[in-house]
Amino acid sequence: MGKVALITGITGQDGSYLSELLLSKGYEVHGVIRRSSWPNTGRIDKTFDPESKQYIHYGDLSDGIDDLLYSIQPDEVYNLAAMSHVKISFDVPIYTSEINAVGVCRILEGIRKLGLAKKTKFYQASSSEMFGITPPPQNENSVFNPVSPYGCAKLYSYHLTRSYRSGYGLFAANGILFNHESERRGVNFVTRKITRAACRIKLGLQDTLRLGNLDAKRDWGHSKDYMRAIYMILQHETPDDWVVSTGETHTVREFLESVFEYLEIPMEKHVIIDESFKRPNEVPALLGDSTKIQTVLGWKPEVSFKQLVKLMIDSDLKEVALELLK
Ligand code: NAP
Ligand code: G4F
Repeated sequence: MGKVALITGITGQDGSYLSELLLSKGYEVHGVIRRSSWPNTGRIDKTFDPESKQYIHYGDLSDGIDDLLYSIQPDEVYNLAAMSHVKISFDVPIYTSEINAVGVCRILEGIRKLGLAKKTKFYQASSSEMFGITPPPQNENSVFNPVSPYGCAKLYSYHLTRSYRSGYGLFAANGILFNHESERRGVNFVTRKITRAACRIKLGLQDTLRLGNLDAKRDWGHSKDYMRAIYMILQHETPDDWVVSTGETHTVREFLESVFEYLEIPMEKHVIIDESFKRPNEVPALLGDSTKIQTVLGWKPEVSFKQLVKLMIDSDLKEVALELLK
């Protein structure tokens, strides 16, 4: 019989790619979606097929998912649900802590109390934002120095995951993922904000793009590659903590220049620096050293920075062209 997985955050960028990956491996996939006033299943609509083994349940990390854990008895839980926007975490720090920290405690406690500790493996979506102002390169042994409510909440969950592993023998693993993007990236993260706006400028639908700090450096990979990594993390014989990154870093300005160059539009005419997009605290530079996962699990990123930029632009050009037809 195939394995059964439960994904929180299945409607997000990563959740949608992970669901596709697990379905392709014969898994029965259960996803938690939250109630919204407008459809939030756009990224997973194509896997809603009567033949597919993807099942959707309403739930929220503020409520806990014990009933689902009990009825599904999953072999693997991938906890991807989060308030995932760093800048917005400064606006809603208490909510961010409630979901990204206490919400994770609810799931771990659920697994423990329901007697699933020996059956259910748990994956926690930890983040390179936890390194904060620690200078690069960052690996599993680097000091955590978070400077945002998001980073602090994620660090709580990172440690809680380790503590349930050591205290209760749970197979509980952390992936410390560096920034990863895709054609499905949320439109208010910097890469997608840039590719979408540049395509709209190219096709005459928009004139300006307002951005904050262009000097920050990020290690950007593709979400599909990173979902392959987290699957491998839960298949390893022992639970552990793993940095997942490309090992290459670029400034936001470099990303921006690559996009405008590719589309052959002059940047100076269209880009405005807007202080309101800057953060109370910034993480200046992220560059991951993923030697551990590359040597122990044999994982390697396949999509380069250049390919990522091209994939995102080509996809946005198609999407914006459809907008023109409306
Ligand atoms: P995303 O696109 O923003 O997706 C977040 C998901 O969480 C969505 O499905 C969202 O539902 C769901 N969610 C939010 N609040 C919830 C709640 N209270 N209860 C239940 N579900 C809730 O983020 P992503 O880029 O796929 O990231 C996935 C995970 O990896 C997140 O935990 C993120 O913090 C972490 N992470 C991401 C990166 C990255 O660069 N992408 C790097 C490191 C770690 P809706 O669709 O209804 O909003
Ligand atoms: O795209 P961003 O919002 O991503 P950020 O803050 O690095 O967080 C992402 O990666 C984390 C992993 O390191 C994840 F845990 C987290 O969930 C999320 O996926 O911003 C990237 C950089 C920042 O330095 C920001 O200050 O871009 C800079 N930036 C400049 N102008 C902007 C903008 N960011 C956004 N979102 N919007 C701007 O206009």
